[in-house]
Amino acid sequence: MNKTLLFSFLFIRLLIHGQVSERSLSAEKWQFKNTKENTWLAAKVPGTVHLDLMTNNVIPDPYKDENEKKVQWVENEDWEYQTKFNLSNAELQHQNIDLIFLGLDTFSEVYLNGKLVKNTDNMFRTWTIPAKDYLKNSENIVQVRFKSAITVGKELAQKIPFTMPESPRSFVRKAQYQFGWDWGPRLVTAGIWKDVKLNFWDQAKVEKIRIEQKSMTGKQADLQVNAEIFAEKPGQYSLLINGKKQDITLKPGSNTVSVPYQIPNPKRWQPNGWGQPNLYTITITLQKEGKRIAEKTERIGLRTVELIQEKDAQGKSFYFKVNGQPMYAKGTNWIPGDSFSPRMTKEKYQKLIKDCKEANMNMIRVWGGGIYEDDEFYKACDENGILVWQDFMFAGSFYPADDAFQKNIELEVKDQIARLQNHASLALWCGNNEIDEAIVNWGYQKQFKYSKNDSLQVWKDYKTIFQQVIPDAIRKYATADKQIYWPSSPSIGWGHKESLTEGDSHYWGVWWGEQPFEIYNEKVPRFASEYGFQGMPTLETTKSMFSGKPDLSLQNGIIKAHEKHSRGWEIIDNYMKRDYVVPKDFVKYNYVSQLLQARGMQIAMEAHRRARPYNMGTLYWQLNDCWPVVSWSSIDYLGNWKALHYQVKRSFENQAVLVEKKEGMLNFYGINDGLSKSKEVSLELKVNNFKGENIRMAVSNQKMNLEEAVKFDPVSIAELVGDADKNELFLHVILRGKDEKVVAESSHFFAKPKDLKLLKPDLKIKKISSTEIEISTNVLAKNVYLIGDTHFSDNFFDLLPETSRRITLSKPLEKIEVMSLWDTMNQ
Ligand code: BMA
Repeated sequence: MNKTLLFSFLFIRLLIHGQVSERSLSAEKWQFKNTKENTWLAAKVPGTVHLDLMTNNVIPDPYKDENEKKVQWVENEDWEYQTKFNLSNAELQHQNIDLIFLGLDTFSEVYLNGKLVKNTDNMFRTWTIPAKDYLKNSENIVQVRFKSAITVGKELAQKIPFTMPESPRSFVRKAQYQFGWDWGPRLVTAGIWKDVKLNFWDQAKVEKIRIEQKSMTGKQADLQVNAEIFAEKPGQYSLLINGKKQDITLKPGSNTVSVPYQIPNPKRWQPNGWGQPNLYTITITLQKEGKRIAEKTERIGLRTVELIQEKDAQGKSFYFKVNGQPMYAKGTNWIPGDSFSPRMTKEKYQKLIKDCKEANMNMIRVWGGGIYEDDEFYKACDENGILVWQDFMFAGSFYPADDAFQKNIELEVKDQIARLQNHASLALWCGNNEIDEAIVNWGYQKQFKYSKNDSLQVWKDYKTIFQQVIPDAIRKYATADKQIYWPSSPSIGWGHKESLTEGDSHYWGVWWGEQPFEIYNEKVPRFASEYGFQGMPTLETTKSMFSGKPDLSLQNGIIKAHEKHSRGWEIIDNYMKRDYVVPKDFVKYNYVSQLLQARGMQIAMEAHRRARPYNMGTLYWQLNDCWPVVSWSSIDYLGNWKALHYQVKRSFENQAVLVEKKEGMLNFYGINDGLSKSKEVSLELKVNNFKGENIRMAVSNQKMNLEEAVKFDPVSIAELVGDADKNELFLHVILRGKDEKVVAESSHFFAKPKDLKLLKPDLKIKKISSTEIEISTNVLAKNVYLIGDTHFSDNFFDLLPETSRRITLSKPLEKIEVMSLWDTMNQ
């Protein structure tokens, strides 16, 4: 059989079977232009207008220099995209052809062969357009005209009698961070930001699959597979789940078919730190007369998640039970990985989530000012045992609630639930980021001179959306096991004492309130869903801010422009003075700014963990960046770990020994977040000087079972230090198991870093292989910093006197530079 013959044979079989087939239109040649102009330029789909303008050299790269300002005009223009494609006779013979846009940003008119077929107004929805009647057997043209979101937003804002904060941002269902944030540039873009495709189908199509876990024992998991099927031709069909067949009858139009399905000897999906995140593939096939019509595949995990809120003496608990066990949540907050999210790659998603796993996290919050993330994000979370706290995309403003807006939101929630709910990682839906807090605490009503009625309207609208429209949609569209809903993060603003006794909290007394880091020891909430401090990005990323030769100086305007918090530099400087000798040299300043950030976060993370079970979660602000910037992130835009990420890894170890300084005493805590508890441990304390000489040694006779959080007898600092100078000492704290093995260890310093009388370490690097080194020191080397364009398996660590450590490199380096805190104190 020759190739053409084979092809036609296959094609005819396909037609006879009437199977749904799909054709991507993203791969076609696309063009775009400003609607005011006549010249078409090459475009990329999925993409955004800014990226296309950059590729065509119309605008400079806004991440470089101070170019952000130069590209602001783009948001006020209207843009048009088009492509031409041919359809074959065979394709046209299908009874139905859907044109599907997985994402249009945002206000657009879609034309097919010159006919208006759709108006869109929400970046977060999927648009399915029945297209058969408009298509022809030859060249077809699809055009999408985007109106400026700013122009449309301003028109919408007119309908409200008062001014909304940051208007017109909240009127447009579009990623809110595009309007500029305290870590992000203003880049209000437009475009076909997700794939476009044609679906050909005949008798019926499977629209959605929702899989519910009904119950599970060690022997069997009972699932219910719910398939939403649209039938053009009613009658007898069969549905196969992993090959297991069930006959069904479909009526014309929409059908929901529910079929039970069992998995014998199920293996649970466990969060990171508790075991394997086991996944199962479920393939759902629709057949008519024994022939396959449509097929969908889902990857699921067998697990239960509950949010436990029970009244107790101090307030109300707030924690997650996973597979029936209380889970201490350790993690961070996620923002979009790029201001132009279509250029995020699968590899970047995978890497960032692996970095979370590596840093001992088990939860990540998708923050409400960004986007509902790409499928790859959730896939990576499923595979790495990271639970997702999913905000809906509303953040830090007031939102309208007219009928059209309500309907729009309901459909957005419906689309996103359908896309996300089967993921094992999906733990909780949260209505918004900091809107309750904004209404109560941020004083916008006064700033914009609201009348009493205006203020009442704001509350009314808030309640409509977050206490009615969204939770109603969740009940309607999500299966019973995926309905945990929390209206706003945080539930209570950080100025109110109840924010520490119930619900989740964003404690911003550090940074925004400029309180010292040590306040974290007092302000311990039930569940910390945000707290943070800024640090500079790595040197490599800082250099990437320049289109030309980098001028690494704190006075440089380009570097200054890559800090979006109005008082950012000043706040960093003030905190740095409190704890460190402030370096004049740029490289050292960059290094110390990272140490400062890591130090602040360490204090917070450890205060939270010591308070287990009062506190049951700690998610710092924020994991990542969307461009090269000075920010709260622990990983910078180019994917490099800042000092903070290494610290997170240390502070989030499942088994840890943590020290608390209180009223002249040191308290010692053994923490165990793992599943296996009662391991007998004892505590060993060594007071050493920086040369490594032992001044005092103490082994507590207390033997403890390493339960969730156990407290050892306190020891007075005066007793430990004696008449020695505390600035010359550190305490090496070791938890030992029965077998004498070290279960956990840490170092405690009696003074702030700036007061330590460090000695100059003789740091030696020995090459073990092209990707492994061994670093050794004679005296204590504080915060050893390995510099080079590679990923070091550990960095910014304290190297104890007369010890060495092996470090692996992600790629070989010719030369590795090294410094330690001593170098910043003796400049
Ligand atoms: C939190 C977040 C963000 C913000 C961050 C730092 O409140 O929700 O809105 O970027 O603070 O200011």
